[in-house]
Amino acid sequence: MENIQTTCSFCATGCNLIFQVENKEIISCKPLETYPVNKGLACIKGRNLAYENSMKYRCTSPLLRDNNGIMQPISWEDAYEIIAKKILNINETYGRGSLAFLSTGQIPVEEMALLGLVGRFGLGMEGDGNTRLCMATAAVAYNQSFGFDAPAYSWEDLMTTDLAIFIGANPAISHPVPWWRLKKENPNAEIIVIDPRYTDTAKSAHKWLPIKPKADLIFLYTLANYLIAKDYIDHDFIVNHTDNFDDFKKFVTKFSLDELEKNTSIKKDELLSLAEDIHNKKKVSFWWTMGVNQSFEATRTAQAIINISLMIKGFGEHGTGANSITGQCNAMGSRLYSVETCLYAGRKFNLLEDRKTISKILEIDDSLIPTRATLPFDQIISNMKTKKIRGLWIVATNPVVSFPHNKIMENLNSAADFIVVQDIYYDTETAKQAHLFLPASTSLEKEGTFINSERRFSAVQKVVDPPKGVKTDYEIILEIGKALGLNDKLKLDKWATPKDAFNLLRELSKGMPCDFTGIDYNKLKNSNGIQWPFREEEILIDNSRNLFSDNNFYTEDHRAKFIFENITSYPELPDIQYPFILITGRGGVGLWHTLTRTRNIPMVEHMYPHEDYVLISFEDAKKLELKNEDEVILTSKNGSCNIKVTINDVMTPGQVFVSMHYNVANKLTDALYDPYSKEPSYKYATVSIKKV
Ligand SMILES: Nc1nc2c(c(=O)[nH]1)N[C@H]1C(S)=C(S)[C@@H](COP(=O)(O)OP(=O)(O)OC[C@H]3O[C@@H](n4cnc5c(=O)[nH]c(N)nc54)[C@H](O)[C@@H]3O)O[C@H]1N2
Ligand SMILES: Nc1nc2c(c(=O)[nH]1)N[C@H]1C(S)=C(S)[C@@H](COP(=O)(O)OP(=O)(O)OC[C@H]3O[C@@H](n4cnc5c(=O)[nH]c(N)nc54)[C@H](O)[C@@H]3O)O[C@H]1N2
Ligand code: SF4
Ligand SMILES: [Mo]
Repeated sequence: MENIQTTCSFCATGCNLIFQVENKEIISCKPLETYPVNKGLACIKGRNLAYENSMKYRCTSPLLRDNNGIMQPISWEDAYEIIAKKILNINETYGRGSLAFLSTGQIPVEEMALLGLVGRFGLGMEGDGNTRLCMATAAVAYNQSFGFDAPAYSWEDLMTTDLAIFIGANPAISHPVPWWRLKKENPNAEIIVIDPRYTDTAKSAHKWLPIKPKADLIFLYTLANYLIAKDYIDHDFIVNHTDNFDDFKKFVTKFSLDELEKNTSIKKDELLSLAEDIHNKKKVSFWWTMGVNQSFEATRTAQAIINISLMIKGFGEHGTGANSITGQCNAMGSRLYSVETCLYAGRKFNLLEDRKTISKILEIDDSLIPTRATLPFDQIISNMKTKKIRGLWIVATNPVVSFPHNKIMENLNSAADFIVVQDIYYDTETAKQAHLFLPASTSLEKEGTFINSERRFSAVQKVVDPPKGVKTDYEIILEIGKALGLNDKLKLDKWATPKDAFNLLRELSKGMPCDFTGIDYNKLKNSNGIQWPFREEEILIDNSRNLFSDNNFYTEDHRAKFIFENITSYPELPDIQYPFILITGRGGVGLWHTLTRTRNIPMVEHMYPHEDYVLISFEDAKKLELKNEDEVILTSKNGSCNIKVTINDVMTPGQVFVSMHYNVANKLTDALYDPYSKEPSYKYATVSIKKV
């Protein structure tokens, strides 16, 4: 019997699990008691991670679509040859910009980095990830405000804070382990939830502020105005470590308390009481997730949170901060190492010096390194539709379900000359659009590293071998690189194993805010994980470290910036035709995204509905004469669907909710994006409801 420690590959909490393995089979899985992140806890997904390995929807060789449209098994050698031929052909015929990849926050750092190398450096591909649908807003907000995409906090801050304010976050479902730890380890902390819905998180908080959807920016500016007026601010910190406060102060004066309730549904008294709480509690922390990130004015909303945290006492101290919670297990890795929106380790495409550092360390020609970030996800898709992009390589994401207004993804394969889909399962909605499918191993069948929400590197260790005929993403990407003839050009010999990739990235991180030159790949295994930065020669004293305790930001003048802008008007308001606001998001602890990875878990099968449902308030149900299980047609300007009704106290009248899991929500959502982050505004559309 062997005990193998690895990192959970669902959410970005980064729990570590111990798998017992006998005769190459997993016997049991339990959360690691000593790991600082989860301390013996794990949710239903982590505990049941092994079901992901089930062979029910997996195949053991690549599949190629034949002339009749049927997927037929082929050998890996043939698959690589076909990919090389097709891709090189598209590249030669249509030139730079005719190829793209779509990637993920759910594979190890080393695999992402290799995909970036082969795709962006080797072939000049565009290449974006599902992190765009998720963390792009936080990344842009931090970059602009702090000078680097640097979430400063540790999970420990939740355990030491006196006041935790969750904005557009439902950790009771989405990040259950930190949520449980907060409740257990920090019972005296006051918890306030700002969410239009009365979520499980809101229900067990001390206060719920039922904000009107997308009214956060007005609310936060009004709150800032009031805090400044009451002088509940830290003048020394503002003067010594920030820029632009005076302009901000002037700007927010126009957000008066008189207009608050009309604009946000939050009563004046509630804001006053929140302001007093913020002033009276010693350590105040803000935590935000997709209710903020996925909006048409998301970046400025995230920065409105950052502004308040910079203004009040305690910035940089434990238990405080403006903390964006990450979604996928390795979204943080994708943000820094996928060569999509920045070069390796957050280096900049447009800086010659950064490009030179990379070409020198990787021993490749400067000219291979792109001088700009990728086109964003939505533009890659629209370039497919207009045939500017002819070939698409999709790795570990299922955009046919998860992309907004997903009608645009229908018949993707007839739009493109060649689509390769690389997934664990051959039957995802996206894999069904592939010309060629490549079967990849699960996180339990490979090695590498993840970076969690609090910047912690942790080891992914191989628990069992992949089934014969299935390959790791690392192997697949490397072999494709070789088949494309990129071996010499990219010095692929230097990238032979995930460990080699890690060591190259480590060197590339030197001197950057995310410097991890002090982390050893082998020593990371079976460890407590290590947060970046961790530099060569540094000694690890504390398992949890925060950024900015020295008030030293990554901007040129080392100061944080107050960034703000006028409010954007709603793209559409409820009217006679579409009287309800549609919100979308997570539906349960056991449900993961497009369900490919959680459908095999027996407990999940028993616990959750097998088809989608729309949540409606009691009041609206009464008005529309609906009862539970009634079927309705939901229609937005983008599409419509038949769906069953669930009536409960979660929803505020005038608002309905459809989860993102069952391929219904994105038939209705709009193709609308934040102007800075290009993250989709998944959480706002207007719809009508008709009883069938
Ligand atoms: N069980 C489970 N856990 C997950 C995932 C999963 O699929 N299943 N996915 C992971 C990933 S990738 C991510 S990104 C995270 C997402 O984690 P969360 O962001 O917590 O999840 P969501 O349900 O998308 O959105 C959170 C809340 O935002 C609220 N909201 C909507 N509009 C607004 C608004 O205008 N203002 C405010 N203040 N709130 C609003 C919604 O009502 C919802 O309750 O979860 C991670 N964890
Ligand atoms: N309406 C609406 N839509 C949303 C959201 C919302 O709140 N509302 N949230 C958005 C957010 S935050 C996110 S993160 C996205 C998620 O959207 P997706 O990334 O499209 O969702 P997943 O189901 O996680 O897809 C991951 C795919 O990768 C496969 N996979 C998993 N691990 C591996 C691996 O190691 N290797 C390979 N090759 N494949 C693997 C899985 O089987 C699955 O098919 O959805 C977004 N879409
Ligand atoms: S909280 Fe997140 S990381 Fe922890 S076990 Fe659950 S899904 Fe895995
Ligand atoms: Mo996400």
